[in-house]
Amino acid sequence: MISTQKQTYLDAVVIGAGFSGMYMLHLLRGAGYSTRVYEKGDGVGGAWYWSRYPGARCDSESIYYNFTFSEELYKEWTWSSRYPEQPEILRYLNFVADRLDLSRDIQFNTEVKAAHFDEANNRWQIQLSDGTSVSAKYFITGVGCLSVNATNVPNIKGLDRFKGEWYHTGAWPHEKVDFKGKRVGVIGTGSSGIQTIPVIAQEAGHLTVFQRTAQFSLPARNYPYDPEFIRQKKENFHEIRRQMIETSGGLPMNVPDRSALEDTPEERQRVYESYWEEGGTGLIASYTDLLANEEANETAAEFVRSKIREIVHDPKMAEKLMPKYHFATKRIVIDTNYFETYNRENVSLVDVKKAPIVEITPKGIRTTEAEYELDILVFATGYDGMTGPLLKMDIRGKEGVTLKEKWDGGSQVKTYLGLATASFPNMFTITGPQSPSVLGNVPSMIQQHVEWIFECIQYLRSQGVETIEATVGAEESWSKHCNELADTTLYTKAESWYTGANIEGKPRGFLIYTGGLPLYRQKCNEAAANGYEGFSLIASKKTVF
Ligand code: N01
Repeated sequence: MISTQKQTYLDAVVIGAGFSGMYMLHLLRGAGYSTRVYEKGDGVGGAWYWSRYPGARCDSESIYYNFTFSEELYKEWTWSSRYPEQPEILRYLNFVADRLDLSRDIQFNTEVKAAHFDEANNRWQIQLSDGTSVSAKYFITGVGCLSVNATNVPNIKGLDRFKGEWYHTGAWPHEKVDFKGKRVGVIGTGSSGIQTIPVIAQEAGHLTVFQRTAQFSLPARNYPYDPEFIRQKKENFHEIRRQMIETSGGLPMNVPDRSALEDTPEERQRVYESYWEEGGTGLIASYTDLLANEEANETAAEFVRSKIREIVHDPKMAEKLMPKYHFATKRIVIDTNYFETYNRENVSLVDVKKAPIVEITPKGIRTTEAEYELDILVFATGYDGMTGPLLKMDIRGKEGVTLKEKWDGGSQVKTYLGLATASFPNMFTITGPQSPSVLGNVPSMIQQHVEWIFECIQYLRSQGVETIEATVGAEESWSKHCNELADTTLYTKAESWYTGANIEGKPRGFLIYTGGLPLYRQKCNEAAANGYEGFSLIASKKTVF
């Protein structure tokens, strides 16, 4: 039971001061709503505040990795390179927070522990980690799909006995970790592992990588931006903004209306080579059917495998690094010298699918084949994604039903537009499950979600609406629609954090809207234009719209 004594009354509470929470605060406060953001960290940035591991970078080109609601703001900031490192992204978010004077309404070092809907008063009672509680009309989660509260440290026997240091990439210390001359182990070869492995290898005495699944990774080919290029982009602000709104992934990718199987092998090779040389994620969009047709997908998969064989000198090592799943059906990774790192003398690779980890010993890691002595162990083992950040909190809707109960622990996730769920009135989820969230350029997705929520709240105020709640029918059909769309892709076949397969015992389900941002936006706007169709709006306890 949340104590309601001496409570602060607010219009809105937002959790998290990343891209989502910052923009939500800016809009709501600007329209006169009393709003408070609660943030676990002692600064803004969300995932970029926590993911300070060496080598952390963005995988969207920085000119699109921005807020574009303000031309002035866009023009005042200058990115140094195509894929900047984490400190620069964090500086950008601090620049925005300062520029918009956001911090005065953000309470740092504070977690939302519980949020319960009080049906008698139609308000959310919110319990904070500092022991106080607040009451808010609207409860908005900006916790992202991957959160420090949902990092995945695998339950491997013996970690508590390990005598060395250990870290998780998603909750990295603020101080530099000194790898110099040390025996370092990295478990995990997703985006975080693939970014950090080449950097740690340069400093460590010896690096042992524990790989469960070999990954597809494309060269980032990062480069410093030319001042003239930046000038032109800033001048073309409206075009950048348009591209972030109108393209499927929230940033330009010119997908030709052409199957990979229509081209001859020579033509295909030429196309793939040109994307490989250009760097970044473009290769995914080289043909229209790479993520829908297994045969087409295999042509790209085999191309990347051939590149790994070219880069890695030792054929046995190259074979261990050969990905076997469908290309790009796990989140695609872009790297700087990842495969090249396996040519270093101080790097070895252990296939833990073949020889699983048995335990962590005081000295290191023991697999079924050998023991590896380590001074430092890095878990690049990802997150309980999508539902994890939400289900870690005690969120209760009508009749005291928890979100976890409603979603049956994650096996029955139902939302309407990924923004709301039935029985949880006046609660909105930015980048929630079944929204496009992470399938593309995340700031583009966030801006759309935040703007829609803001417009919705404005409408509720103008119409004197007390509560808004997704209907069961609307969320049933939205969930069905999301599943049907996802089933036309190869994404659902992968063992990934997209499908929940990375977490032991987690129910499987593909919880991202795959129809692309423009179609999603259209559906959101249609619902709004039809008086928030699919939602039940209640003006008082008796009047139903
Ligand atoms: O996590 P992951 P991540 N024993 O889940 C392995 C974003 N991001 O932090 O594939 C052994 O992708 C696991 O193996 P498997 C981005 O969206 C973005 O790297 O499940 N291994 C996998 O290799 C990204 O997708 C950026 O078999 C275990 C790895 O750990 C998302 O965050 C940078 C294991 C986890 O990979 C997550 O990326 C960083 C176990 N028990 C992150 N458990 C950029 O912007 C897990 N693994 C570039």
